[in-house]
Amino acid sequence: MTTESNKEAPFHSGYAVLVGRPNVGKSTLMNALLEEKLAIVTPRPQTTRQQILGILNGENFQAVLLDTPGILTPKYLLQEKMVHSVKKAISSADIIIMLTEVEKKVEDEQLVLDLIESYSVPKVLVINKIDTTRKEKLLPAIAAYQGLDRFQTIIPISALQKDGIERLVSELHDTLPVGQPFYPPDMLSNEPERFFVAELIREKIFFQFRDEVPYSTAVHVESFKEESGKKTAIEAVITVERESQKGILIGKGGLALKKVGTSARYAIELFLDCPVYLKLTVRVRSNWRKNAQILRQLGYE
Ligand SMILES: Nc1nc2c(ncn2[C@@H]2O[C@H](COP(=O)(O)OP(=O)(O)OP(=O)(O)O)[C@@H](O)[C@H]2O)c(=O)[nH]1
Ligand SMILES: [Mg+2]
Repeated sequence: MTTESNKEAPFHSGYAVLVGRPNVGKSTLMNALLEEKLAIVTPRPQTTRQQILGILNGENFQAVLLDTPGILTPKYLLQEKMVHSVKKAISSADIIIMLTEVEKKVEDEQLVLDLIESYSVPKVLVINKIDTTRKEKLLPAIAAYQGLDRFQTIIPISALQKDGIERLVSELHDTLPVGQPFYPPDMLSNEPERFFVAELIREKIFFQFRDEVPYSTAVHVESFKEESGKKTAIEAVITVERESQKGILIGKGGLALKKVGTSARYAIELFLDCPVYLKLTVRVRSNWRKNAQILRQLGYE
């Protein structure tokens, strides 16, 4: 009986765009929805720099999820490109999922609210990190957003503990328009493997280095060779802005870079599900974050 009715139920599909301030948990939520680690996650803001597409297939629906960089007031060209990529993602949205944290006030979210205001698609507010606070704090937060009257629903979740995810999935199913899937059901993303490899290296750099170093770093995979019976050989270049940063990344006797290489290799092997040989090189390109041509070469369109 159930199978019968599901067969007759119309298929829903569309683009669901995750937006919010840096560090609110967009990438964590994306991974929780997909039940896969696709987007990198670190404790520091501005981890994600580009739109990341992930395909969520459910019964009678397909949601094409777009994780985006945190919305901020840009101070240099890379950040301008980050904000531009958020706007581009939103322009293809069938539904906007705005994330906030339970501890954040509505005033802290003005930049995000302003950015999404002019889009007439349905909007869902997700209040994340509810595991970090007492239940009593949640009700005033929900009431404040209900007062704005901009969201079709408000869903409290913990992306980290995967709490509240089902409610969001069913909201996606119900809201996405009736239509055919955009991608085959076994596809997880449309980004090439080398993109995710570069991201995993960047993630390890975020974890290993402090202050400005991760923000001054870009990673680009220069060569990716798969040969049957052999380890997949990957060569990646880590670009930094100054000689001093190169020194920090390489470390005494090359130890720091070796540590990045080892932890990145484990993560890449897990992602690709095969043994990997990873070669890392560090290159200085001064002020790359402000240089349109270098940004393009590094993959930041
Ligand atoms: N306690 C708790 N921490 C969370 C939750 N969701 C995410 N985090 C943490 O918040 C930090 C930022 O998470 P991300 O998923 O990278 O956040 P983001 O919004 O993608 O950040 P940007 O890419 O920088 O914009 C990480 O340390 C996560 O582990 C949650 O539900 N509870
Ligand atoms: Mg992110």
